[in-house]
Amino acid sequence: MSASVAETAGEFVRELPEWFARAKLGVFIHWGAYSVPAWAESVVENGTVSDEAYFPHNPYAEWYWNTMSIEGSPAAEWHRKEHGGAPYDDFLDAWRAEEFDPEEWAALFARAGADYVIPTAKHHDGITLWNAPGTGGRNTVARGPQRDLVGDLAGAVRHAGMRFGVYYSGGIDWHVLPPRPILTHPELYASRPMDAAYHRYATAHVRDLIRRFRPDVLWNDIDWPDAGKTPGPDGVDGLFRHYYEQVPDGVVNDRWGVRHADFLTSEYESLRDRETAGKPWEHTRGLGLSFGHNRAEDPASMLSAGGLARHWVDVVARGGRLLINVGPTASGRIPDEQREALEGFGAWRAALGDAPAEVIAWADPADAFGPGGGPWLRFWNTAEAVIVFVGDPGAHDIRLPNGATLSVVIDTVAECPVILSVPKEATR
Ligand code: FUL
Repeated sequence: MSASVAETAGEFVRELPEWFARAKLGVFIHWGAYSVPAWAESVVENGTVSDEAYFPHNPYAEWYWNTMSIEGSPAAEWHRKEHGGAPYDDFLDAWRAEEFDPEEWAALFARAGADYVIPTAKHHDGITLWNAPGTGGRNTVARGPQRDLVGDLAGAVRHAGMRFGVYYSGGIDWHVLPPRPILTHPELYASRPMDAAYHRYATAHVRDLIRRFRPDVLWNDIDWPDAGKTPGPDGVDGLFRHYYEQVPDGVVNDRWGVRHADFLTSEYESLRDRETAGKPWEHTRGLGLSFGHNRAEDPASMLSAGGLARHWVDVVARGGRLLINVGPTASGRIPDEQREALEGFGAWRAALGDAPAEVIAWADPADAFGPGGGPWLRFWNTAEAVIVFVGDPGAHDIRLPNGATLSVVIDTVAECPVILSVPKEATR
C-alpha cells in the first residue's frame, strides 16, 4: 500500500505505511573508519550517567574521533599508544572491507527475521559510504574499501526480501567542524555546522541517496543545520516532500529538529519518554554498549540470543519495534558473538511463524507486562490470540490482561522465553 500524504506548512498528514506499521525488527549497521581502531571503554550505558561521566568514557566506538580528542581520557591514551596519535583519516585508508560479503550479511539478517536494514551512509566522521557529491574523494569508493558499500548492501538486502533504509548524520560532521571536543549534550547540539552551505551539502547527499537507492527509511541523526529549517521548498520540509513523492511508502524519523516525523526514536536509556508519547516508535541499541564494533566490549554487557529475544518481545509488547545494531569489523565480518545472538534469536523466533501477527496496542499499556514480582512475562495482543512469553520456569498461575487465569508448568526455559498462544475466545 502506498501512503497518501497531505501537507500544510511543514505538517505532513499521512498514514504510517503498512509495512512499517507491521515491522517489528530492523537491523542497524554501524560500519566506518572507526571500525579500524574499534575501541571504546565499555563501562557506561547511554542515558544512565551525567554528561561529565559519559563523554570522556563514551561507550560508542563510532565516537572514537571525539573521545580520542578528550585530553586525559583513556581513549586519548589508547590512541597515542596504539596508533601513535595518527590523524583520524588514516583509518579510512586502513579500512579495507576485504571480507565484506553483502549477500551473506543479508541472509543472516533475514534468518533473524528482520523486516528492514539500515546502514550508516554517513556517520559523524563525515565519511560517506557511497560516492556522494561534493566529498572530494573522502568516501569509500575513492578510498579505503573502494566500494559503494551502500549500493552493495541495498541490492543484497532487497534481494533477500527486506526493506532498506539509510542512516545519515545531518547534524554532526566532524570533517566540517572537527571535535573541539564535545563534552556535554548542549555542546553536541552547538557543534553542528549550521550554515547554508553545509545545509546544501547535506541536502545534496540525502537527495542523492533518494535518487540512487530509494531508501524505505530516512533515519537522520542529531538534528539538521538550522539554515535548512525555515519553511519552504529548499529546507527540510521540501526535502520530505520530494522524498514522499519519490518513495510514497517511505518513513522519516524524528531527529531532524522539525515538527514532522513518521516515528519517534529512543536509544538505550535515552529518550525513553518517546515510547509513551502516543506515536509510532522504534527503540534502538547495539548488541553490546556500542554501535560501532568495539574490541574492548565487556562480554557481560553483550545481549545473547536470550537477551535479544527478551528485549525484542518487551519492545513489541509495548507497541514499538526494535532496531538492533550490528558492528562489523573493518574487514567486513560480523563478529562471532553478534552473529550467534542473531542466529539463536532467529531460530527461536521461527516458532512465531513467518509473519508474526499484528500486535494491537493494549488499551492500558501496563497490560503488556505481567504483575511485578512474578515470573518474567510479556503479553502480545493479536487479533486471534494473546501470545504469552514466559521467561522463568516453574508452576505459574498467569493472570491474563482480561482477568482470566492461565495455569502452566514450565519445566525449563532454555535461554529465550517460552511462547504460549492463548486463543482470543479463552481470554474474553
Ligand atoms: C546517536 C549517535 O551519536 C550514535 O553514534 C549512534 O549513531 C546512534 C544511533 O545515534 O545519536
